[in-house]
Amino acid sequence: MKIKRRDFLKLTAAAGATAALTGCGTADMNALKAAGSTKNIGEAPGQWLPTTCQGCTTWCPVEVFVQDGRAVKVRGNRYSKQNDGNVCPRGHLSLQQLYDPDRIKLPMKRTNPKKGRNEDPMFVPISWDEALNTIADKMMELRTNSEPEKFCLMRGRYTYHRDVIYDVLPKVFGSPNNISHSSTCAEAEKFGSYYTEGYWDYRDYDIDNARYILIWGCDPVASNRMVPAAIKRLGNALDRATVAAVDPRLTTSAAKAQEWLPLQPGTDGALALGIAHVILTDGGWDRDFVGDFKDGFNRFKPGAMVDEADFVEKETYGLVKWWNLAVKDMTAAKAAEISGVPAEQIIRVARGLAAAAPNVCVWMGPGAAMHARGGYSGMAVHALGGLVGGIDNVGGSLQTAKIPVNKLDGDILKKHQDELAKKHTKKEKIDQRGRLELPTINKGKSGGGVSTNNAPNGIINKDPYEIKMLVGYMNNFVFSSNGTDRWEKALSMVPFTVHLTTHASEFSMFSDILLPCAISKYERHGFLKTKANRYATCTIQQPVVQPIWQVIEDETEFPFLIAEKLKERGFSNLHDCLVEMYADPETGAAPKTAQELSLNALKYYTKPLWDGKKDTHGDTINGWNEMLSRGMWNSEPYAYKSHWGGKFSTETKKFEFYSETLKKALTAHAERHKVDVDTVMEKVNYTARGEMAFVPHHEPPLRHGSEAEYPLLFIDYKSRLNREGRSQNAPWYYEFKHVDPGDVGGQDTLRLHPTDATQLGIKDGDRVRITSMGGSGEAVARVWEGVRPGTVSKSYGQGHWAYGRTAASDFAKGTARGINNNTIIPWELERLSGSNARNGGHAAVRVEKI
Ligand SMILES: Nc1nc2c(c(=O)[nH]1)N[C@H]1C(S)=C(S)[C@@H](COP(=O)(O)OP(=O)(O)OC[C@H]3O[C@@H](n4cnc5c(=O)[nH]c(N)nc54)[C@H](O)[C@@H]3O)O[C@H]1N2
Ligand SMILES: Nc1nc2c(c(=O)[nH]1)N[C@H]1C(S)=C(S)[C@@H](COP(=O)(O)OP(=O)(O)OC[C@H]3O[C@@H](n4cnc5c(=O)[nH]c(N)nc54)[C@H](O)[C@@H]3O)O[C@H]1N2
Ligand code: SF4
Ligand SMILES: [Mo]
Repeated sequence: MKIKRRDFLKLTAAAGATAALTGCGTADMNALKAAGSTKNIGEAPGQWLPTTCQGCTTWCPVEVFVQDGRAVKVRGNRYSKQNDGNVCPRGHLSLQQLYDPDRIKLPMKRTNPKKGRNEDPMFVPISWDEALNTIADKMMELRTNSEPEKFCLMRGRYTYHRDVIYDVLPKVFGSPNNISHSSTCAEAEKFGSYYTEGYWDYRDYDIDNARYILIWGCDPVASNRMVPAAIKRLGNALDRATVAAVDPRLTTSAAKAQEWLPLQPGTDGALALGIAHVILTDGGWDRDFVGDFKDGFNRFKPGAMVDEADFVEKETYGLVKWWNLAVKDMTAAKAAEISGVPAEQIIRVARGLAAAAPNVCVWMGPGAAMHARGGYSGMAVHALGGLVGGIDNVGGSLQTAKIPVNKLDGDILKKHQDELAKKHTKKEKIDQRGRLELPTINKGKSGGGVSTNNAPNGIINKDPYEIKMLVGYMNNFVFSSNGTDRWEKALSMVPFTVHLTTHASEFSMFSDILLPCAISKYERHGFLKTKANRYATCTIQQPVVQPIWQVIEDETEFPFLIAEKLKERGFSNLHDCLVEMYADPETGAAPKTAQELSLNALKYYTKPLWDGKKDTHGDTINGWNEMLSRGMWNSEPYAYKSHWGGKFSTETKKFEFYSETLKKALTAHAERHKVDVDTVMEKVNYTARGEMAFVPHHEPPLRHGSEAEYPLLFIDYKSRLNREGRSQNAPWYYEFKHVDPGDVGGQDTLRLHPTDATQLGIKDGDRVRITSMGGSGEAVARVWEGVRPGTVSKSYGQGHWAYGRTAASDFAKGTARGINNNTIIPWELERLSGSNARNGGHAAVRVEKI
């Protein structure tokens, strides 16, 4: 039975129903019926069961109300100090993902050997045995030919059970290629906080105690990483604090804020420096954090060099160097000229920040940094927090309290690596990280990060070698990374691809085997580490309903099942490693089944939180059963100023305005390639030379397309309803889309400013064509004042040409519903961090009425 794309959804439903583990066996695609419930919603008594939502990286501890075996409602976990028992609108939307009739219900294999966007894969259902045997045979072939590096694992969204599939599996097998999605996400943002504060992570924000909240390149009540907390707290904050938002579009937060600074995309560095200039020339910096001139006399005068010897710093390093190199000439007037934000507003905001010091949150999001040249603007924005003392301080940006969970046991892993694995895991990775033109300097190490969107280049050019086998889980890079055509080409070239997925997504359409997976939040085990409101939390995922379909847990069960098959074929190392590493931490018994391994892994990692052996500096949890029934652990509140007093993880142990940490990293990278730092700067497409490379500064934004041909700049953002790229087959996504400012339901809309619309002869509601150097597509024009003139904005999420009947306009034909922003945004990287550049306006477009 070959299934054409035309019949895919219908027939997988039929096949799935007969193959269902539980369920009533109907073939009518009614997943709710298939859940086996006999009563209507509300008729049966129910109970609240704890798990974790992963609709976004807030990773909320939640409880699901389950009646008669059916999940019907979601709320925040009652114990949680992170989301205070609340969820955002998307917490509920996930029910439509769980009961989506278009889920993959049983293993399938491709029968059309040709791969391409327009090739119908002609999937046929197969047994689990056939699927796993085929995969194991392909893996054994690579080992027999002594080329295990040609195996590549790609990870998208994950839980911390990722160790099993992402570390143990490839490393024991012998491949260096575990490619995560992190650099499609926000590595350039982490770059900003790392090369100033020494913190390679997202920050927590102390909303309750802030007197000024400067939101920069994100929209905390709609997205970012502490959404329910922001929804609950920002209203009160507005009574107490000034809220300002720096974003080319009127975000949900900007609409509530006292100030909206609609800057020209990609000019964040200049704007941040302009604000710094005012703070410094006014004498408005925070003395406790930054220090002062020896005689108290302010020598920061526009354009004037300052003698370093005159200033004594406290918790910071390099203020005067920074001033002399990058700030002294960036007056408010100059910053206004570059950024398009009026000088009066720059001055007003800078004075407001200084007046509120040190209780200032500079809330930096990807919009400040995920630009082609955004590494330094991320540093510049974060440096503002430093100037006003809002770092690691009351009402400011915070690091995290410790979450004392167990780590992967590296010794056990190494013990099970044979010679082939040891040798081949040292080979260069397929994303080419660490090459001269791609420093990817995560935490100071050349090639220490990932460059997800460079992997297709490695695959296409077979450089450093060919990838013969690809396993992707919970990822959809052909949709989620800009320059989608490059991924289409790369994936068409890989001879054998496996996708561990819940839906027939775009990535699935290039795959040879689809393995149906348990859906995050409802059907699987895992754990997450999060933080908000000064509390760090560890929250677990566990099945709250019986899976309807033949699913496995991607991160744990898949490696175990494959390990068994490899063992049958004479390679037992993976199996031996897994059963040793994930023995039951209480009884020491080795896992005998994939399910046992999954549970043991959860038990192993979280054990220090519930075994009572050590003070966790947080909630007391009495034993494993209580961990499962509570579902989460909260830390004590984060101690302010934990890193003051010379405890920042930078080279100087201080908050660096002149980054010795970056200087060391860039120098080491340059030396590795036997060049100087200026050459590195040139290769990575930055304009800074000399010492400028070590301080936050302004870089002219990069632009793909001439102003004549592509006069407007394209602004991408996340919808309030995006559960990353996974919620677009839910009908509610379209029904409620009007919750995004300026948007309407049911359409893929492009927002244009009235001045631009008039000039282009476009009226509200017209169909328009958007064209960039990367691609082209259609949308509905909405004429709206909430975008900066000269820019157009469209939310990311729509444009699926696969995924299901709701997400795609015609799943059978592979026609998209709307247009994927990643087709419009041309392929581009921020090379210092290896990131995908999706913000900063490098995507120039023209818009025409159709
Ligand atoms: N609703 C929702 N929330 C989410 C997610 C989701 O899918 N949906 N996903 C989660 C994930 S994975 C992540 S990584 C986080 C982070 O995700 P967000 O914090 O939402 O970041 P982005 O989606 O990148 O949004 C970038 C913002 O920058 C603005 N912008 C674009 N160009 C520029 C520029 O040049 N300068 C400035 N200053 N701003 C610019 C855009 O208008 C937009 O508001 O959100 C998490 N939260
Ligand atoms: N233009 C634009 N592009 C973006 C963004 C943006 O704001 N704008 N955001 C970026 C960010 S911050 C991120 S983090 C990335 C995320 O990008 P990815 O890591 O690629 O994740 P998703 O796009 O959410 O796709 C996950 C895929 O996993 C499968 N899947 C869905 N649910 C499950 C599940 O529960 N289990 C398993 N095993 N599989 C599942 C489906 O095939 C789905 O397509 O996208 C990035 N791409
Ligand atoms: S989608 Fe994000 S903010 Fe909303 S409930 Fe889920 S994890 Fe929390
Ligand atoms: Mo992300």
